[in-house]
Amino acid sequence: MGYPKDLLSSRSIIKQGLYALIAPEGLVNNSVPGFENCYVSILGSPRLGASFVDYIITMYEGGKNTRGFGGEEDVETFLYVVDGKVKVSTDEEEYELTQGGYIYCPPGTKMYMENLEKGDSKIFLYKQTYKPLEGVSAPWLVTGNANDIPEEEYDGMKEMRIQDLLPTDFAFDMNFHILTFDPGACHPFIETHVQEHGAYLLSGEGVYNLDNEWIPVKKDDYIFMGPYVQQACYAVGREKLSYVYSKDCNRDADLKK
Ligand code: UGY
Ligand code: MN
Repeated sequence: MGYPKDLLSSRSIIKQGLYALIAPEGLVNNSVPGFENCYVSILGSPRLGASFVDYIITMYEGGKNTRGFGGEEDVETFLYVVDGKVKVSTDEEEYELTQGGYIYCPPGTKMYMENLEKGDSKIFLYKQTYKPLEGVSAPWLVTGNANDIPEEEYDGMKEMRIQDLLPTDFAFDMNFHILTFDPGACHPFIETHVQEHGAYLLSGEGVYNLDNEWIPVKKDDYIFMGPYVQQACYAVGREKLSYVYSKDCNRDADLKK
């Protein structure tokens, strides 16, 4: 890098607790215990106002985490392979995940990772405190590949489609989805809802409405959407716009806090 060739500028926008756009150019490496030979950037976190933590991690050749991620009795984790090939293991099983592959580890299950690619792999990682529900069984380990999940029309629109990566079962207190928009497509309306999102843009370009500001976004951007913030987008350009995102679900709102 070195001395800049132009005036310093940034597309990132940070509105604590409300929303954030984090562009990849400004990301720095965070030294997180367990990650070796990896470039780890923490995205959404409680310091930003999110109730979860999101990470974007480039695993270099030989990159790994043998110390383990998650595994605490009340912490659930999720990993999505943006690019490359990664071995994810628990104390019981091993899984080989390629682009689009994902794994959800329930509370109490630690995940270990290893880059299998001759080169870089890129993963989007998440952790959150699990909210149990009385009378409902605990969630279970789920793994799959988004490329094998059929896209469903969103609100009857064939130009905007959704995939659910986790089961729609009350055992789960959140889900991961992928939304895909053909160029020119948009949300049916500007949403305002209590749930939070952490979204990583997988492809394309768009103009995203956050708190009623229209903001250009593109592949590799990260968006945090806090509770109630207005949100919707138009896909622009020539490629499909798609993003993977988390959404809390299946639980009532807390009175406290
Ligand atoms: O599921 C959602 O709430 C989703 N439609 N939100 C979003 O794309 N910002
Ligand atoms: Mn939403």
